[in-house]
Amino acid sequence: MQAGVRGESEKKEKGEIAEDVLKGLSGKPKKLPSKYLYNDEGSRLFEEIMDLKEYYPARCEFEILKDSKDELLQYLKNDHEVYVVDLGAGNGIKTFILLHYFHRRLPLKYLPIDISKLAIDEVVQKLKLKIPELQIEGINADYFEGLERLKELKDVKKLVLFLGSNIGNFNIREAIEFLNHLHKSLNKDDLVLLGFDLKKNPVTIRTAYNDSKQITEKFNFNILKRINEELGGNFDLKKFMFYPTYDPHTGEMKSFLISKESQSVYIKALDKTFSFDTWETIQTECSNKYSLDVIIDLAEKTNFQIENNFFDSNHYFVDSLWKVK
Ligand code: AVJ
Repeated sequence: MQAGVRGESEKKEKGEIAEDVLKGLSGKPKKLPSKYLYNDEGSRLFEEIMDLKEYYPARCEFEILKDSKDELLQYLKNDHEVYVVDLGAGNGIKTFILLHYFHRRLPLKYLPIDISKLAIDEVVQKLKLKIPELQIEGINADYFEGLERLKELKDVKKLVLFLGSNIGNFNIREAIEFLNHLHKSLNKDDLVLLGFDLKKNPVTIRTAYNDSKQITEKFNFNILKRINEELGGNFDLKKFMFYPTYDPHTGEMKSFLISKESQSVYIKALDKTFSFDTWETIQTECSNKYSLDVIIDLAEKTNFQIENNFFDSNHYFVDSLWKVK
């Protein structure tokens, strides 16, 4: 058995977060990159989100993976070595469904990649107990660092998982850039399973990001808390409100933290004061919702062939299986 965690993304991140916060809060409109929502606390809160009754994407994808694991297996069963690479694995619970089914049937190795070191440590620990004979190597890295690691893997078949509509946090231009990059990191016939949240009743979507337990609110506020803690900011969280809103035309589910009064915030690590007008917004997330047309177009533009689309019974969500052409 092989199990370990490697990664150096934490140190690198320190300087990067300062730079990104400076840029994001100096811009008009103000924005903070959503990847900074996922420190240890944020990753824990996101796990709570996945258990919420309003947050349908998690349940849809469980259903999809449960129902399509055997069909997926058929694409891999003739390969002499299969690496399942899990980009943004989080707690890896969804992937367990596949690993549990695959590991007796395939020569399998699992590479979870996540920006939270704690999430990766936990996934590796949990899997050691659940499937002791599984080969696993956890990698603490962001997506782009993760892709660099993929290039090292030649001569093995890869199934890259990018689940949970993680791709939805990119706008179309960024998604294309990411998929091009992914394509370059893979070899012909490698596979990618991409989770996309589909357009649906807008109320269902908005409610998923505006839950009654206010966990999503806490999750978004955590980014200000993180700036206070890591960069010596003095954000007074009470002076902001959480506002999620869905545009059914563009399919953009945006979340904002809005300043309820005119105020200034000092950030020590940047030695800079940022001023906020009354009702000025900071965008913290944008989760794009897709139509099948856009998904097909994305695959075409980035040189992937769509092998299969796996839907949940409500057609709320799709896990789209792509092959490197
Ligand atoms: C992890 C980016 C897929 O956009 O649905 C959930 C994050 N934010 N609820 C999403 C999230 C608020 C989630 N992703």
